[in-house]
Amino acid sequence: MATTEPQILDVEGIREDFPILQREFGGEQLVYLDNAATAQTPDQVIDAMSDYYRETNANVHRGLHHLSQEASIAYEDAHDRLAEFVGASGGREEMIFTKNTTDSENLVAYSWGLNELGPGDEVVTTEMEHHSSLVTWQQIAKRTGAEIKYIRVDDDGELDMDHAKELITDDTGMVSVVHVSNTLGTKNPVGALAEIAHDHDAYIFVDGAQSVPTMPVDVEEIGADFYAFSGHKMAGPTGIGGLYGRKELLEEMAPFYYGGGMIRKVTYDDSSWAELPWKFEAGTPPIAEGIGLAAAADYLDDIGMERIERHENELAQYAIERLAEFDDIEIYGPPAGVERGGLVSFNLESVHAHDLSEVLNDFAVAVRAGDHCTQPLHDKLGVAASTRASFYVYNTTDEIDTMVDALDAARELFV
Ligand code: 7TS
Repeated sequence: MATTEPQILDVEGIREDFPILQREFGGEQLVYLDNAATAQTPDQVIDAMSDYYRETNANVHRGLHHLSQEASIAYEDAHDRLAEFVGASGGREEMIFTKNTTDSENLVAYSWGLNELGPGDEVVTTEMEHHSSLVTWQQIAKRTGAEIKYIRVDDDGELDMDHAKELITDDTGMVSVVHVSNTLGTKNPVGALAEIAHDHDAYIFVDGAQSVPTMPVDVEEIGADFYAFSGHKMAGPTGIGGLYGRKELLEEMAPFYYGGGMIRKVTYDDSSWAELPWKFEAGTPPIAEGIGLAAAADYLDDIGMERIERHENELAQYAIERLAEFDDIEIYGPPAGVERGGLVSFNLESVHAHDLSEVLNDFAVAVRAGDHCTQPLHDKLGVAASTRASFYVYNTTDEIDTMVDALDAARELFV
């Protein structure tokens, strides 16, 4: 099997960790190119979770018995592991486990935004945001009387930084920006945006759903105040995500969810809150998933995040090169040669993305078709939908060739 040239990852070895990749549909071996939606889970992560259920399962923070103590330690340590994974030196106090990126976004928007924003304040975001961020800030702005402003995306799929400097002012309360666009693949200059935000005493929230799985992330080097990600896109389980927040900020913020596990003292009249991060984790948390997420961080670090980033870019460049062979294909995002995340969205002239993805599915090629939860961006691109191929550690250039070959079948059917 051909791998990227020169071979950056031991893809064949990695593929052995993912038995699902051996599945066949209609006699064709699965080509899984929908990783930006959900990545596959290696045996190491599945084993960590099944070992937990077989040997340790108990509620955390509550029991004094052996199992509860073991479960508590493993769950709490998982917070330290994820803090380390994204470069948060404050450890568990700066790492809240949530359901996913969307949940992390809502936590900040409700806890910080609803309390801190008001008429005259502005939230500056971008035209390429995922709905999880765009809709959330839009609705919080409506409720608080704040205004929402969008940094322009230029024809190359890059943020217009002059426009960013114009929009971010002393009225800005929050800058919310996606690190790697799930539709364009653009890598945004989040460090530069953090600096501009801080020059105006604004905070910055970074949506790391596509970056944490695919490149080294250091929240302190970026200067992020908040940074969100999802477990299921980084070889981890569903049902868990993370929110990094600077400790001083998290300490000042009110809880978003109330209930058991997040309190210090409760009377009939009032309550006080547990220490970080538990103040933000009400109810029985996703314990097995937290342990699985820590195993996913170990798995990715064993491969090496720098190498994963190079592999992702290599596959994206190869896909662009192959797709650019055809003049009936329109490709979105930064042009060939510009480093990008491991995904490519495109349209085949006069074939709807949904029809195209159905034909690809006949060849067991799994891609995403639709607006990828970026409807306003698709409106701006002048299309209702696109087809997106997105890559991970186990994908190969051969698989991209299979997809490109399958496009011919769609042409024959529809054009
Ligand atoms: N932000 C970005 C940039 C994303 O790509 C996604 C998910 C989210 C936020 C939300 O993540 P969740 O785990 O809370 O759902 N993106 C996609 C996608 O591109 N296709 O399916 C989900």
